Amino acid sequence: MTVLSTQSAASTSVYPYGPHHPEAMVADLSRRAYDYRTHVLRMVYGRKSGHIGGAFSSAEILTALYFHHLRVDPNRADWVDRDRLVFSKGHACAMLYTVLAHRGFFPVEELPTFRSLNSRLQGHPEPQKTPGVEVAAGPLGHGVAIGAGMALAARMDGSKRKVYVILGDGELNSGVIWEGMMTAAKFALDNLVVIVDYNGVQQTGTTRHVMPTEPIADKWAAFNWHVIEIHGHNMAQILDALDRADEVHGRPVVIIARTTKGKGVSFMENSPTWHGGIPDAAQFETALDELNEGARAWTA
Ligand SMILES: Cc1ncc(C[n+]2csc(CCOP(=O)(O)OP(=O)(O)O)c2C)c(N)n1
Repeated sequence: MTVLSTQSAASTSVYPYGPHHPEAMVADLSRRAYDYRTHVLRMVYGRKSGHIGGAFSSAEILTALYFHHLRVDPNRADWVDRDRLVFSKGHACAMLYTVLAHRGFFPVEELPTFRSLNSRLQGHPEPQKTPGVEVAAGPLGHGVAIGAGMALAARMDGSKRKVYVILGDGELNSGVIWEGMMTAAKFALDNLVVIVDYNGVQQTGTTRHVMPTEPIADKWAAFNWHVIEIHGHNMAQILDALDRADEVHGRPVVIIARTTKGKGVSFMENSPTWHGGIPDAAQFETALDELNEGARAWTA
């Protein structure tokens, strides 16, 4: 195990630990993530509205959570002891909706209604509207504080449920994130896991240019969080990191997932253009071909 330079082994670790999960399962989940990207592409292209780049970067993370790690039951969406997922980077919700639909929270056939009037699938997530959505998001920055409150409530209830929060790296620009970090550490919330979808690109440019965040692992560790760093499109690493987070006691865990904005479509990758860009017909076809090719690569 390699340990980041300025931190103790107890508080900071980087991959690899595994592999601990069967290859067939890793391949199936990886293929799903590509398939889900095609749904997001169709939704945004169909409505000429939405956020592809940040949705694509969170595909593997959301798939790993909903199809392997989270204790949720689509038939009992209000089960009190379910794990909670706070999707704080709400603008990228096309991927959240796609994964929730495939997990059985609502019909997949509803996905094309995304961003339509009266649809349950609005441009930013709303728990009152959409089965499976736990927290409203859109104004960035609130996920850690909300998650800390939920984790504290779980502890006070004597429940084993865990709280997972997905943040964007641009979202770290919001000061309230850092207040939430301090609060979670103060209460030693080891039932709270934050995953930073660290794609390095935000709305108008790179994170390095808009508001530098490095050294990001050291910052979380300095706030007394256990830090795990992974490649955020490597399914085996995501699954192992989630397992490893379950073994941490006495402090909250952050998984820094190094991702690529627009992952899976060559001309969309690493470009702020595709934060909220809408493909034209030719781009749509090329993107679909590339994503289908990505899915095929994981098909046995
Ligand atoms: C408080 C707040 N400020 C600004 C915005 C506008 N906004 C929407 S998305 C975004 C960029 C987010 O970047 P990042 O968190 O890296 O998301 P990702 O790259 O994962 O899509 C911004 C600034 C917002 N939604 N909320």
